[in-house]
Amino acid sequence: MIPLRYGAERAERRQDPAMRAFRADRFGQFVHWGLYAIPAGTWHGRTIEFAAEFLMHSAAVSRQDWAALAAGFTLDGFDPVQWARTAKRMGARYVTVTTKHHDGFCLWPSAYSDFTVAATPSGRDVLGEIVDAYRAEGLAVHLYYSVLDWHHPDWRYTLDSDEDRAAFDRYLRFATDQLLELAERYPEVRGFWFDGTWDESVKANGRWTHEIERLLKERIPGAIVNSRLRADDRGERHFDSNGALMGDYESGYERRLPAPWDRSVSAHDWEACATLTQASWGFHDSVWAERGRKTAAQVVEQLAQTVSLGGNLLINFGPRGDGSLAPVEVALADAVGAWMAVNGAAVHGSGPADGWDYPGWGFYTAPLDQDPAAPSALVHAIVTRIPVSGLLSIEVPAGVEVRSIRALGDDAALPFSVLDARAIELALPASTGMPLVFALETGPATDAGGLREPNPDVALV
Ligand code: FHN
Repeated sequence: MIPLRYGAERAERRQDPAMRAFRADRFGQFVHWGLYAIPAGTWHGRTIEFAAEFLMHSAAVSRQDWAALAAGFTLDGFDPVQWARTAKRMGARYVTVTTKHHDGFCLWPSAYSDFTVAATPSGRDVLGEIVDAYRAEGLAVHLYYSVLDWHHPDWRYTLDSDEDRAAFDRYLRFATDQLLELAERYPEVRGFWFDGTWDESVKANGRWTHEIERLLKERIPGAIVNSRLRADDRGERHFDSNGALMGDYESGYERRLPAPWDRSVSAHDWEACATLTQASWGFHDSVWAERGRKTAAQVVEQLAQTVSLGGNLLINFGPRGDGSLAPVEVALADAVGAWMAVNGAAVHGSGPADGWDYPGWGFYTAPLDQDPAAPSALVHAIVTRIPVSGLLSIEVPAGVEVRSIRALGDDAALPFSVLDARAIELALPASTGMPLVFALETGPATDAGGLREPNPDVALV
């Protein structure tokens, strides 16, 4: 073991109520909103095919010109109640909202910066309104904070001189003040989501990442912090130099998921985040961004894969410059929500189904709080790749039998064929274009078939 002062806090996953609730939520909404939603990917007539929230950087806009966007942040279409209700209808149980992205603009009237909503025409505390609206709908709130800051004069990417180190120390003091201010102003939030922590300057300050996590948890007991914040004494991120997870859950999966058969990830809590558009988190008004826009079926498939591996999925929305949600994103939320209204039990409060291997046609999930000693157990089969034959082959773990099957949202038992002790076959109902979900009631195998001599030449199909 390498001795570390700023490594992992614990070897086991957290089991306190806040963390258990976060784990059971499984599905969250990410919101990226800031000044970048106004130019929406185009600067002086030039559309840049890169994330809209990077436009200040990618179009080489000066701090002064970027700051001038604040005059256009008029909130004409901003309706946080509609945001929150849309997220709730979608089946999201929490929101993670940008308080300050890389451009340094703050959605709350921070006392430590003059580049905030206080300098916009309305002067309203936009973040406070968002926090209140989501909490009123029963969703938990996590605050995204970018440590990387293109606006602040003391930000440094690397620390090459004493002057850099002094400037960056001042910057970290500023970030600390802002974060403690957020904790004080919005003490009802459930967690903090750090970003912009990959530069050498931050990696050389594992001490600060460790300390700010501690301070936030002191201010908000039970607060949940993502691994992306952390660096250890040697600059290792997410996992410390001894391989232990730092922070409360791993947040390294961005616009990608672990392989569907890789159960190793379920050894710790984790969360993946994904864009709806091709590759932009902020609103990008272009054909480019729309080209890769996800369908509801794709979102549900990613969600099913994530839950089957013990993770949470944060799906991103990019409200427009006036604060309104793009109709295409509301429609997506409603389509996912229609599926969740019927099939949500396979997601909320669910996790990996032990013993049930990745079947190729979809994913298995099981209730998190299931008693392993109970006489029967529930497994959800989420079918995302419907076989053209219309017949679903289900390979059953050794020693387990399937007693009944029903489609979620329907109490009728579905007939199925027992092929042998380890395989059953189900005739699928007509496809709806969305993943089908079946609840399998299982129990220990009682059938003498389980005792049959296995014939290794007969493969299960
Ligand atoms: O650069 C950011 C990006 O704009 C976005 O906020 C994502 C969300 O995870 N994080 C960074 C890239 O990793």
